[in-house]
Amino acid sequence: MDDKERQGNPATNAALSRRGFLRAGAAVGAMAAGAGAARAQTQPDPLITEVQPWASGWGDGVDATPYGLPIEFEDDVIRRNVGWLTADTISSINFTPIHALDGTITPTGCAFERHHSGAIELKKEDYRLMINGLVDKPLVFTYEDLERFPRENRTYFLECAANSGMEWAGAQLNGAQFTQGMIHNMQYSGIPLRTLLEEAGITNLGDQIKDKWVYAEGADASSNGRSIPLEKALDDCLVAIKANGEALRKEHGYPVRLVVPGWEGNMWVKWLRRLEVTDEAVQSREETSKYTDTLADGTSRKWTWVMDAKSVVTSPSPQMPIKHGKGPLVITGMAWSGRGHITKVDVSIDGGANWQEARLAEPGTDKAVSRFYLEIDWDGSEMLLQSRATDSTGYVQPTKDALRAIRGENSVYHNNGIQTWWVKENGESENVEVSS
Ligand SMILES: Nc1nc2c(c(=O)[nH]1)N[C@H]1C(S)=C(S)[C@@H](COP(=O)(O)O)O[C@H]1N2
Ligand SMILES: [Mo]
Repeated sequence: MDDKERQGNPATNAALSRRGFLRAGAAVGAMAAGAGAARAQTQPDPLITEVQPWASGWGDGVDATPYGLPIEFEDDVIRRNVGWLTADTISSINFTPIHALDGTITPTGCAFERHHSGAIELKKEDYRLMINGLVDKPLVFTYEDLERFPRENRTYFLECAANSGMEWAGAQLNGAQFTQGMIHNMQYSGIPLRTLLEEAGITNLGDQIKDKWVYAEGADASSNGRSIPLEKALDDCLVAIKANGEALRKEHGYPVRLVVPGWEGNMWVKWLRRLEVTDEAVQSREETSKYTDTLADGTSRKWTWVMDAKSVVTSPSPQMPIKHGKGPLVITGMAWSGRGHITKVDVSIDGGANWQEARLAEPGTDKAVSRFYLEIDWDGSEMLLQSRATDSTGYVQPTKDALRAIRGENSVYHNNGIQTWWVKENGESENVEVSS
């Protein structure tokens, strides 16, 4: 339904204006009641006393949207760009609206995308995956071949190493979507990479396996080639053919992408077309001049593959102001670690002076996003809101100052420092930093 149609539809108009009334009524109620998330009505509410348009006519038929999108009222929950960040949209990135999401699985249609030469259209019929190099039996698989191998279902986060990369020199972007939104968390159905490498006779390498590498390459013009130590390739990597139960979206690598759990997103090669077993790392562009960390002393650290534990409060946050005033407040966010699972998330409302343990919605799982909640009785005064993740290796998410002591300010990648939102008395918040 476009805007014109909506205006021309009296039923929807009535619904919208009554929704507005509900909001105004709720605000008055909140002030009168002071506390309590649910409150008694102080005046007659037409939403309760009158038959509403949606209850006195037909809804849409079942075939109105053969493949559904979110209802129009949610049309601000979308991927967004930061205009100045890249010169064009071909070699660019957008951001997951993590501020507005809940649970752990990222809805596929708003999961961030990052391409070096644009999202390509590659049909299953035209798809080939080659395994060559130091293998007994070089092989080429079609998509149908891949479907005949036993597959597994596993949920993992993918975080671009550049996530929070704009924040090294200080707080910059106002919104969790922009500061931490280069992440998605999906359930993948795929073939263990080990299975395909074994099919090509890799295990005949015996003891030498430790020193070998797999160079993974995509079918797009950039190819985004990355060298992965064979040990990791044989451990938990997947050649994924589905995400969140359906075919991969074009922008996420349809029809086949590599899943490299816990490691930087750049290694998760999309439109996967070739795996070459090599003696040494290839030293491609993406693993030398890019995705390398420059340290405080000006030298660069080679190969920081793992994404360390990180967390962020998604609400309240700059894009999610508190609208209900003081009283019961749900603080929520997400936490993840590339080294294991999340065991604990602490939340501070005073800039890290005091911490309270948040509630994990479910026990953490390996290399996947955990959801946390902390329910507080907000006294309406300003807060310096932070979250701090601990993972199953005992690693604790560092402050930004602690990170900078080692990394300096000229880094781009692997910024997992603690985020601070300055929540003001009016419920709005801003991206700030506190010294620690
Ligand atoms: N073939 C190919 N694979 C690629 C890329 C690319 O440009 N081409 N971008 C990489 C980078 S830098 C990241 S962060 C992830 C992004 O995955 P997404 O688009 O599913 O978010 O894919 C990686 N795989
Ligand atoms: Mo990336």
